[in-house]
Amino acid sequence: MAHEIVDLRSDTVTKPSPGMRKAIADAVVGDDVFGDDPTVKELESLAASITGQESALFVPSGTMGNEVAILSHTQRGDEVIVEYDSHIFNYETAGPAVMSGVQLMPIRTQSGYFSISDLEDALRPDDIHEPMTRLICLENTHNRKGGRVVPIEALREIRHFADCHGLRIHMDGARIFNAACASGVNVKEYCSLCDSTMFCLSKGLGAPIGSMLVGSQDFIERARRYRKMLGGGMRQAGVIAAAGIYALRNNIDRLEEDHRRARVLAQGISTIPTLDLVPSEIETNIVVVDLERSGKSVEEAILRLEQYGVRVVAFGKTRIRAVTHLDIDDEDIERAIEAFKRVFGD
Ligand code: TLP
Repeated sequence: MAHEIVDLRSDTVTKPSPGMRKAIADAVVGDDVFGDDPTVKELESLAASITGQESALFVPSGTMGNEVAILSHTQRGDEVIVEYDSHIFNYETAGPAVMSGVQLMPIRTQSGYFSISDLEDALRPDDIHEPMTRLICLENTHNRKGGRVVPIEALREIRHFADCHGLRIHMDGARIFNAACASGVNVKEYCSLCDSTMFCLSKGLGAPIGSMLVGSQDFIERARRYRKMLGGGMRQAGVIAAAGIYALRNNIDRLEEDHRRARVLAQGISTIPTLDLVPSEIETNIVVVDLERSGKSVEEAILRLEQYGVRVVAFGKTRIRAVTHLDIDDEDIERAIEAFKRVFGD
């Protein structure tokens, strides 16, 4: 059944399904700061086992997961290599500077991930004047690069570089299951090449709240303390952990549907001569459209599409983003394509 509003602003907008709501209602809970919530424990052990990691920590948001990871890997004055368009550099309100006291070294890339020569250029020499490079952060899939996947071979090379220079790797895998689905690489393999990985339950997997941080037992013990420091110690969190368990059990295998619908949407948009898809090839569930040649501003485009019941977000000065997710069906995609044609067609 088509929805009244086709909400393509983000895969964060999904609402819990009836099955997920039942799991929430039935959750057995306890005070998780005392270690008493069996549902949170179950979610943490499920997340660790799906990702092949020793341990996992339930955090309220992806942002907190990334920030706790940076706190756990670094000391004040360290330097962290990040991609210029990454979420950590752009959308976490300078959290690494404020909370971890680290300096970010942003590197511009075309692909969203680093080549070894990018890393060689960024790596600091052992010099008393300079900060110490400590951590490399990767984003997989890469949001601002239009949902691009980091190829496993590239990650292997980055791991080798990190090992040679005593660096750690944190992966912002907010959409790591989308990456695994698109590439056919098991999520365990991605995580095995990183010292920590954050992934979101509240994006394509459809939970209302929550993200997971996974890594070694030692790392997660440190992270648990930092989560508390940031105010992320939650009490009867089993009610939201139950949604996370439901999401991991039911909503991973269906991600290909979102990717297929994103391709259909992109195909429809590509027939409009004045619009450009960036990148032109859709790998996962994110479609970014450059409006520059259309002569329409981002604000006007958002307003006009909204008049046809289609919501998208601004994504830079000349771009908008549409994201498919489990509350979007085939009819919604047809409606969205029609709306784009009406707004941007001759
Ligand atoms: N991304 C949101 C916005 O904040 C941009 C979205 O709509 O895509 N890493 C990545 C790669 C993300 O895309 C996001 C959220 C996060 C981290 C943060 O997750 P939350 O919103 O749970 O703090």
